[in-house]
Amino acid sequence: MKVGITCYPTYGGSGIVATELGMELAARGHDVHFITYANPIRLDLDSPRIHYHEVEVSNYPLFQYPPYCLALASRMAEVAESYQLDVLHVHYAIPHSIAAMLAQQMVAKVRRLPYITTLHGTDITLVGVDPSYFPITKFSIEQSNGITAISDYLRAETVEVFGVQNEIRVIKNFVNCDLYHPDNEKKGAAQYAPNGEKLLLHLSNFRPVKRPLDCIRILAEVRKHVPARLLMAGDGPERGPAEQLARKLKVEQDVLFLGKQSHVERLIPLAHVLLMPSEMESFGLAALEAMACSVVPVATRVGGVGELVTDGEDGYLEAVGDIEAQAARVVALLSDDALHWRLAKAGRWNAGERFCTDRIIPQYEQHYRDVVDAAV
Ligand code: GMT
Repeated sequence: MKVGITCYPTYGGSGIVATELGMELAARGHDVHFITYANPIRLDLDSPRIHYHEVEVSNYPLFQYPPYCLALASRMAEVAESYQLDVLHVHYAIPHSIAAMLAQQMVAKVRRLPYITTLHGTDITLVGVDPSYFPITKFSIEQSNGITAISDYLRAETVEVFGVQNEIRVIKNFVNCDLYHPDNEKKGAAQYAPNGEKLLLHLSNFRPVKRPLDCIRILAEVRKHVPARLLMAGDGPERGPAEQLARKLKVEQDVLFLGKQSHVERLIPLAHVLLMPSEMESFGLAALEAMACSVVPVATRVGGVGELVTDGEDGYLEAVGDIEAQAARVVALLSDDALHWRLAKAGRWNAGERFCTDRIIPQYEQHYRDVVDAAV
């Protein structure tokens, strides 16, 4: 098939899922055309059957707000016609879904162009419910030829909040278990933990919803019991406040802010525990990637995280903001090798059995076929 993919290319779970989906599809023989304003961060442009089409937005002085959605729709229509796309697959509803709808109408005279909208989380739980976006988000989702959500939780939210009646197929986040795998030796960890400290990892876009400051508080607690250091990978608005808090709690020497990382599969296996103290998480891709690497997640009991992590079996789930409880779980894991090994092993197994690419990508392929056949 010839598939057009649009996502937020810079940083965020939806862009990562879209990019890795595109690369997996290309590896399976499909032609994949990324249509975005920048090169997606994890995209390997040298891979066969991967194409990239940049969306350029003119910044005419009259425009206080450059009309990205229109530029995107035009580019989608152009690419669909020139490369005879079979389907457009947009990730994150706003504004990608409405742009796809416009592109579909623009090319309608010459070709059918069904589009699928994949809902990832904040497009429904945060941004989409903002009164200025609510009606158009609902409209563009309902107009989609196919809708997928990344967890049962998110599907239920979409139905409840937006009253969407169309079929919403749940296709969960996935991980390539060949790329994301354990490193039992953890030799590369020495550069971050020169004295053999245990490593905690937080990986996010540092938005308030991720509560990165909680990670600093957890580390400060943990260090009262076990020598440990914290790797903070990623960047975003809460990074400055997190750095300040580290200084205030006098743990700044043991918190390493690494910035955005393009090869997290090399970094994650060096850690022992992943901290995901989020306020909301419709799935929690970072926890899945960690589990595939036998890194145990200590996360919050929110949204769809429980569809991935089974508390006490392959990770721990605690209440949002309960630093004491989360820190206690980390201390237990870092002081008891047998416990850590048991959960780490179960996490790797869970990731491989339920969320590996071989299980999930065919579900997208089937959805493309269904949507293309239905549109004829
Ligand atoms: O987590 C973010 O802030 C980014 C966001 C996105 O849409 O880019 O991530 C969402 O999509 C991920 C991939 O499907 C999910 O694993 C995350 O749980 C979800 N984030 C939230 O729901 C907060």
